[in-house]
Amino acid sequence: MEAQTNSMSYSNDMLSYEGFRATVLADYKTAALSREVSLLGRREVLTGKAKFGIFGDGKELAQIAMAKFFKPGDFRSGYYRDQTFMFASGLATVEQFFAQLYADPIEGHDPFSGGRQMVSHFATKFVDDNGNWLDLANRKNISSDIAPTAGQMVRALGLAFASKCFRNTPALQQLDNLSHNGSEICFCTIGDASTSEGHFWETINAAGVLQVPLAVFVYDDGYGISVPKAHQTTKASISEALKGFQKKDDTNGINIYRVKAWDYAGMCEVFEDALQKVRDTHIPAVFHIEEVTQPQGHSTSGSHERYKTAERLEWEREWDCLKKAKEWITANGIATNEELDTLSEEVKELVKQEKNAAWEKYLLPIQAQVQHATTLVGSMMVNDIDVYNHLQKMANDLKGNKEPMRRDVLHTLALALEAAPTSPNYEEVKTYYNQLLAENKQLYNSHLYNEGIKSALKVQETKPFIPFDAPTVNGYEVLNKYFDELFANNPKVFAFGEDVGYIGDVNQGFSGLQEKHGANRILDTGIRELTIVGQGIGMALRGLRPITEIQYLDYLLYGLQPLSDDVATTHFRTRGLQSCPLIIRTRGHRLEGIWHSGSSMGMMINALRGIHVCVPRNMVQAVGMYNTLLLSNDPGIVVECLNGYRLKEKLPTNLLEYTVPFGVPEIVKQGNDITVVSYGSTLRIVQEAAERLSKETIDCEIIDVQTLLPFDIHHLIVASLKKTNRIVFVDEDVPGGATAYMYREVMELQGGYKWLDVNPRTITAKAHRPSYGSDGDYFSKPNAEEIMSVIREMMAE
Ligand SMILES: Cc1ncc(C[n+]2csc(CCOP(=O)(O)OP(=O)(O)O)c2C)c(N)n1
Repeated sequence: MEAQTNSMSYSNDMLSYEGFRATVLADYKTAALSREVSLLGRREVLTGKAKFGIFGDGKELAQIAMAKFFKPGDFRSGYYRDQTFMFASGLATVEQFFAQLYADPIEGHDPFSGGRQMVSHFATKFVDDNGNWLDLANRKNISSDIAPTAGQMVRALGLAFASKCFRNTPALQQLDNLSHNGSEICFCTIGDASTSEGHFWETINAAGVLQVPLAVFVYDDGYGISVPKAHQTTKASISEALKGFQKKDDTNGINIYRVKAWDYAGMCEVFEDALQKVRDTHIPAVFHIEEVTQPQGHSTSGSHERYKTAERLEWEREWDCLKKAKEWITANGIATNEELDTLSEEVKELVKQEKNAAWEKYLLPIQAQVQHATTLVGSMMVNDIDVYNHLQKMANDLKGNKEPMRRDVLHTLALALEAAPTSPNYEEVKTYYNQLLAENKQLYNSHLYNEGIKSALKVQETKPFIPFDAPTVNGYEVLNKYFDELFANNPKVFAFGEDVGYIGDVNQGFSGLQEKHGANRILDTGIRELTIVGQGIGMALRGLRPITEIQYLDYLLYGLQPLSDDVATTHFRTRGLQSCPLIIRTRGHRLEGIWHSGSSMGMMINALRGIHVCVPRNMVQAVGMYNTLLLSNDPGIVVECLNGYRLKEKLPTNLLEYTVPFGVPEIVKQGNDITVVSYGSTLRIVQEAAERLSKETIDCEIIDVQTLLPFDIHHLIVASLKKTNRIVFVDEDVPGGATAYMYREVMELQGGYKWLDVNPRTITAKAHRPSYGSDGDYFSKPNAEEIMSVIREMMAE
């Protein structure tokens, strides 16, 4: 490794030799500290104080070099190897790192996830406690890490794309808390093996097309756990495989760089120039960081001796970046071996102290619980000596537990309550037990959605105003008029997706609006649902309000992974540090054939807890749902009725103001004989069936649930059931899909079973997808005759 002192121009301090020397030694110290964290972290897992460890050893120098050019306003979308980057950027302390390793749930201890994520899954705060976006343009920002490999890629695209939106939208220039003219880079890190995922390729292609300030760093340590890159990557080299994406003077594309993980000076030099270019020009870059080692192997789950050859292990020892840094520093006379060893000793001590501090802080509140619980249990009065001895043993066992957990305290209290139900102290113990249960609920089960004023459930209802002489228009025209007003009114709103821009979406909701509001705000995208979702995620995290279109509900599957793994968990996994108010607009339910009539609502409500799932029966309701979502910080998906765009609706006059309350069903027809619960397109079939049944004097009450997540929060359905004593759930999902979910909500959570006179029923589509054509629809999805026949049976029962 050659001395490249001329490459050190990134800091004014570096201009003097003393400044240069101080920087090099500070960097070495950070690298050594981070390495010590990895070594001690692994030991904590192996000795049983933590469950699982995954660390960044071998990647220290690269991350120190990267962190030098990570500026306030920038974002990182990375993965679990980046502890050194976090330390070097001043965004994590060693104590916080260990707090996360111990899964410490107490506020502030693990400031990345509140003890909810495995170690090395970082985040910084994006929103304040009232849900307002912080001055992200002046902070270094870490979007919350997720474990699914390459999952960070699609979000990274959106974080970078947001810079483009800020730069190209004059009305956003005043939001200088969120951006300084779009000069923010998204740093994205990924392991070499994870580039095998489609997420990587779709992101790189989209970035090359969109020209966004995305900097992707691929750490190439040659393996994905045990599988070598020969089995992962064409030509066993990601930079070779990417060559066709290389930007040329007259094309779009990306710039590709190759650096070595042990070459501190070389990396600093390349990163400095290349990242400035990304910032200025928005041309994306990929940095292939080669010759990375992994001294401790992949994670605490196994040892790399199982799959690396003796030669490889020897090579890794020789090319360890810390060893090479030391050689370079001494060879260039910057410091002696002894000086560096002293530094290493200092950081060893420091890491030990911070680790111990984290452990003590983690243990302290549990010890207080142990103390209180053992006192309570030990002093429970009972007549039976055996029971008494049993209680004393329980208390002593808990007291003797050196590494007690919250569950151990509850377990002991529960056992004591079971053993001594007649003790006079029973109620006191029970009260403490319940108090701890409530505390732990807050620690472990909260924040799935926003809980403060930015919760969608807190949005006040405003009814649509439809004067008697309101014009009757096609459903799509309701949306078109609404979106026109919305885009004129709110500069943070963007809409994009396949065919959304130039033609204004396949059903004309945005027809004519790109021309009016600009191609920077209403955009076409490639056919790439996964990164369409990612594009929206990144924008939403940065305080914009994307309406992200998935052309047909059937194709949501392509974008489901980031919705489920990332969006649905953002608020929960950061314990409210970050919100992702992404709006997915899509259209579904019955139309034609196997792939244009999907209504996979059961799949969605199971995969998307953490996202509101809205199923409007018409476009007027859909508009109210968009308004509710835009007033909140919660993410939501709105499934418009694919067969509803040309149905006639009355146009409200207060399009931008009215809201639909979430979790509040609407009784669309009053009746006394049977409650029929449905939503979306099927509702119209139900209405037809009810109309015809009324001639047989069967009086149906029809309820539109409006939102599946949340579901009937005020229990209006059971109130209807109390009146009718019969209930049927109808939709066009598979048997046991969303109808089973609604059934459980009403029977179990609302206690509906108490009010039944006859067996409750569900009517659904068939298990297979519909054949093409109207007959395919009729014989596959619920039809009016089928609904009538089930209701007649129920009335006769
Ligand atoms: C979608 C998904 N598949 C599998 C895994 C299990 N897994 C975790 S890390 C890993 C290997 C990743 O290797 P690489 O991308 O090279 O990163 P490294 O860990 O070597 O830094 C695998 C297969 C996962 N987390 N997510």
